[in-house]
Amino acid sequence: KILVIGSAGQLGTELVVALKNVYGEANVVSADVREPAQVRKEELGHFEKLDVLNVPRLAEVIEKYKITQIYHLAAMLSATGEKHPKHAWHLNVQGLLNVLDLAVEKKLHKIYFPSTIAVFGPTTPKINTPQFCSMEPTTVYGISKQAGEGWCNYYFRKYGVDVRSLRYPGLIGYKSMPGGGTTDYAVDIYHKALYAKQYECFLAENTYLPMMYMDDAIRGTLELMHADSHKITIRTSYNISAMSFSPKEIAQSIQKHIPEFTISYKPDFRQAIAESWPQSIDDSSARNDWGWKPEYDLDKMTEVMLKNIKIGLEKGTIV
Ligand code: VAH
Repeated sequence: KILVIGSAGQLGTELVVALKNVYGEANVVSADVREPAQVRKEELGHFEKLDVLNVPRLAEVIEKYKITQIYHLAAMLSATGEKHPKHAWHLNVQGLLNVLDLAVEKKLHKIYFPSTIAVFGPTTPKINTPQFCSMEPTTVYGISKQAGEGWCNYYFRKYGVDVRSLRYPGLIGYKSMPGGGTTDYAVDIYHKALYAKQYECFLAENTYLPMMYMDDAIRGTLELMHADSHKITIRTSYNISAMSFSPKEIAQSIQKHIPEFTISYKPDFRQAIAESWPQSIDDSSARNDWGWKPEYDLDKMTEVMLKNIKIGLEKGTIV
């Protein structure tokens, strides 16, 4: 049985659907500190209200469903983390430690921990950032995720916990609205293009960031988790990549479908966060170890995003 902690988040919402397709509805349990919207509840099946900082409650859920794997996605992202630094540190690191300790105690088979390109900082090489390099993150989110990678490696080496991780770039999908990320402009822009025909971007026009369409991220996550353990040579977290683009380029991609769409720029505090991150990522370790290969480029993503948001708006599943 698989437990997804943070099932109501941007990634969790999509991962629950994908895991059910692979393992069957009855074998996936969703958990989040927030009650899902009613429309989501039917989709979610088994749902447990859970704060990952509540260890007895976490142990109770693991026991109740005889959980053998945990995808631990609950975290505070970069922008929100800068507004609540101590809470972000506590949730992002103590939450992970609670999961890792119960993985040892309950002998769980596999754990998934999402990391991020935010673990890199201003001293990191910006182009084709290597798997191993200087990492001096300047956001609490990045500091906490870098610490989390270290803890995953520690629990693997010391206790044999099979915990695996990916350093996601900005993730873009249509099934869920993102929460508190710096890369979330790249989700918002599609919604605004469709019903406002214009978008005011909180990053400057030439701010390049590594990005990935959600379906690639979900497929990569499952490929990593299904790979034979001996193929996994990195127990901190794998670099993974698909494309890099700027707000100007995603706007141009949208204009191929909506010529009247216009973009304006009003950089805010998130500009400095974005500029501390790499512009492109070298993911050769993931390609060599377990066969990673992205399938979506910017124009293919734009086509799918606009099509599905339009359907969502018509069906009322996207509000
Ligand atoms: C954020 N979407 O913006 C997340 C992600 C690489 C960025 O970690 O905080």
